[in-house]
Amino acid sequence: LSTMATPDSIPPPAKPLDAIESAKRKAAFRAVQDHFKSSYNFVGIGSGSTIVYGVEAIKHHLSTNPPPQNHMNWFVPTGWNSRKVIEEAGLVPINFDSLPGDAMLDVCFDGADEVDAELNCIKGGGACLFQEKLVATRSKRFICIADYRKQQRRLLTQWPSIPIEVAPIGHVSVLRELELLGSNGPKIREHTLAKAGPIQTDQSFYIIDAPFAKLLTPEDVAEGADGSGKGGVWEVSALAERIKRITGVLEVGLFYGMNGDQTQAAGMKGGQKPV
Ligand code: ABF
Repeated sequence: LSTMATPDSIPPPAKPLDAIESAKRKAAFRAVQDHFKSSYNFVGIGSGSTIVYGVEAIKHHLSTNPPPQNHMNWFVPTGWNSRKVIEEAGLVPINFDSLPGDAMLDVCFDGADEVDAELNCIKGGGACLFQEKLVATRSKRFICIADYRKQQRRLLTQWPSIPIEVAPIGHVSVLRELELLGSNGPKIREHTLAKAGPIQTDQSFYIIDAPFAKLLTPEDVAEGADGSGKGGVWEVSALAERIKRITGVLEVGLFYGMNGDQTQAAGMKGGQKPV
């Protein structure tokens, strides 16, 4: 977790920012300063509002540290909005399915809805969790950019529920399975504005938001807590893996094992060093 010393040189914002936006932008410039190189080939770009500052910081880095002659920097989006942010910054997008099957991205920058003491994250508030995890698990490093509001001792302290991407035809049975796992009132995410009905992801799937009791960290379990789901109390990865096994679930908005050497978790393959 990069402590938030102000980055060396952060250019003034285009317009005045309030304290939270300024914190998000500072975190983004610090993350890029510490973890982006102009010589990188493939860089994953997540979703949400914080990552917009991440792309601004990458653009700034490339202008002050130009890549080698004829070098190409490709940016892999995690949804239509992420692609728009890349294009509007004048960076070159490349779709994930255009990459060779064994490609590993140099780094992936993304935001989060909540981050616990061991850098496990709740993601999916923006309904892009599937492509975010697809890109994160094919990146050598996963850099989560999150301002001070997002960090909690345990997940589901401030953020109320776990986003889960499900096949529309299976959503009713998945809701029932989640209740059996201890979720209290899981719901399909509906449009809030003019349009009615469930929102659909870029994969034309639905999102279920499933409330659970605060999730225990692996450290809690190492200290003897029971995170097996008894009484509806789960450890992060145990619940993520159990939800993932429900038929009809495409992906779960829990990114776990992102700390230290647990690079096998969350589909992280060996050699990845999440930060
Ligand atoms: C993406 O953007 C999602 O996984 C997450 O829900 C959201 C965070 O948005 P913001 O940066 O605007 O808080 O990372």
